[in-house]
Amino acid sequence: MASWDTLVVGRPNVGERDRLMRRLDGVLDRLWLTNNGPLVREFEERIAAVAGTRHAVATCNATTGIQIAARAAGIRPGDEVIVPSFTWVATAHALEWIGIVPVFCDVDEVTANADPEHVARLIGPRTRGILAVHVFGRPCEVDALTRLAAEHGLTLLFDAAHALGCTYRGRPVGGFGTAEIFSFHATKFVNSVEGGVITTDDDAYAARVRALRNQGIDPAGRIAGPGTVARMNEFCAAMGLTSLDAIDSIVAANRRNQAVYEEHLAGVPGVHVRGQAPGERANFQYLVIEVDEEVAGIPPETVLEDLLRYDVHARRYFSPICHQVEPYRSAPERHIPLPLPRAEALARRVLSLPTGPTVAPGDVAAVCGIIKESISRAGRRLVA
Ligand code: T4K
Repeated sequence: MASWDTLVVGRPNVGERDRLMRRLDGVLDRLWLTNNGPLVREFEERIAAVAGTRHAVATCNATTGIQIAARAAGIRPGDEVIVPSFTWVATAHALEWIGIVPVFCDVDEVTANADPEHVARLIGPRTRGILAVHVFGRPCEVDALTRLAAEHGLTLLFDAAHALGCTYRGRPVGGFGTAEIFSFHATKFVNSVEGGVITTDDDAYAARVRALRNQGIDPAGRIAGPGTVARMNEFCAAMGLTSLDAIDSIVAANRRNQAVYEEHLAGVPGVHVRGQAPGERANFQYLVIEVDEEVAGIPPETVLEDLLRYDVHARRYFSPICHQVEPYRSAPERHIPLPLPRAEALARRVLSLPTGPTVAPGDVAAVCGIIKESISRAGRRLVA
């Protein structure tokens, strides 16, 4: 049945290979390999343009970017930051690794994002910030979270790892809160092999971020305090720029695949293709279905196993979720003050399927065929 060798979630988008090679040749000709090189600066300018922000500071990955963003905002070890549990574990681990305590909130099941009402219930004397996540590129309830942060004097950060090119109320993700952090990991639709970018409109904050990224050295070249090394290098920037050159065609392929999945899975009992926010721009980089075991007759794990038999590698983004893994699971009093039923319900249902320019509409139709076969084997009748 399958016409592919292997179909995976997160196949890197390289863009035009010749352009990449020319950029890499330039790096080798210049022998300027890292430390704020010309390609890194160009990448930062171009991301700032997409995000609509005054500043974009490139880092070696988004995980370290989150740590720098939190430290630059004055969040200290022992402080609590409210984080949704339904996210990639990096969101929480980034904080935990530097002694900041992630406290998990529940999510809205439609958006999969932090529920502002639940966030409000978790704010306590040690809360210093909120780190919300635009999960699968669907923007958070930015206005409600902004109001909440202002009312309580909290720093508001957004993990925008999934949300390059997406909008909230017509404004690009990137300029909300104190800062937003994007990921350009190889599996992201625009990738720099490894990489992150912190965006902000705050000049002083941006200067602190730049210093923290580079051993604490400030723009005047003085060592202003402790810092880390989280610079992006020129090879990564070459990949990032080349992948970014192709952003429109990548998004077009993702959008097309989303529509083909929706068409082929319409009416399949217990299967729902997650959508994006109506009226907003989206990048559609994650194709996520929910499999409701009660209705479908099988859990998402069975669909995943059936797909694997045809060499289709689906992923459980996100399951288990943060509060279900260590060290959080074993310290509920520290990290999980309230139950998180909606995040847990969502985690039981989700399955990410292959998309992107390397996945053709015929591949999508065949993947949907395998899913339908799984469901009908479970005894559920498919609606034509
Ligand atoms: N916040 C959020 C919300 C995030 O989703 C992430 C990262 C972060 C923060 C942190 O960003 P970074 O610090 O990484 O910049 C992957 C990615 O490694 C991770 O970056 C991403 N989220 C997460 C959602 O997915 P894994 O463990 O599933 O990756 P892996 O190596 O198993 O690969 C996933 C799929 O991609 C496989 O199907 C194979 C395919 N693949 C992967 C690589 C690396 C390729 O085809 N080629 C490749 O080069 O975490």
